[in-house]
Amino acid sequence: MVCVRCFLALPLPEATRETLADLAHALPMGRPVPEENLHLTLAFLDEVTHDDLERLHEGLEAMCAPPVTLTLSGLELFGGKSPALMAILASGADALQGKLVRAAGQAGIPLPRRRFRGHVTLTRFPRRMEPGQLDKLGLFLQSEAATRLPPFEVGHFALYASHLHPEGARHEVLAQYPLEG
Ligand code: 3AM
Repeated sequence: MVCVRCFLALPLPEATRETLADLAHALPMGRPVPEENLHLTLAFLDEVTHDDLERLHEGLEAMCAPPVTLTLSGLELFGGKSPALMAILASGADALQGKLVRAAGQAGIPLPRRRFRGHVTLTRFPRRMEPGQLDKLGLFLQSEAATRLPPFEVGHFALYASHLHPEGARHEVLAQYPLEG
């Protein structure tokens, strides 16, 4: 059975992606997420069959949800003592995220119950950090702690396929869904 590795996410305006990419590149460590890949993941669906994907697509097309006003504010490390990534926290997408998790369940794609912490991943780190790197990271977080972008509206979300390659994931937009009303 052929499956597609998929996720649902809010795309970000070009100017926002530029600002975030500059921020990620200001940190002299880790792998910055390529500017074109910057997004806010709402639901990671993992490997999905074409039938389930088709059902989900129909459900999402029928779904009504208003535009999302996003605020990106505050840098945070995810992954505990040995952080896997640095992200900027995002507020405003919780209601939409809940709707999408329900839509996925109704389409036969049950998702693990996890508290949603909206964020945009900016940088990924290797499993083992070199000595001193964590201190450097701490200093960077301190200096950028007040990072806050002006709120902006997002008028659609998208279903993405994530194609894994040794050099990193390539994202393909499979469908877009308007947020209106
Ligand atoms: O945009 P972020 O970084 O929050 O980390 C992956 C990325 O999220 C996440 O799906 C998004 C698009 O690739 N992801 C990848 N594998 C995952 C997994 N097994 C996962 N999320 C949860 N479980």
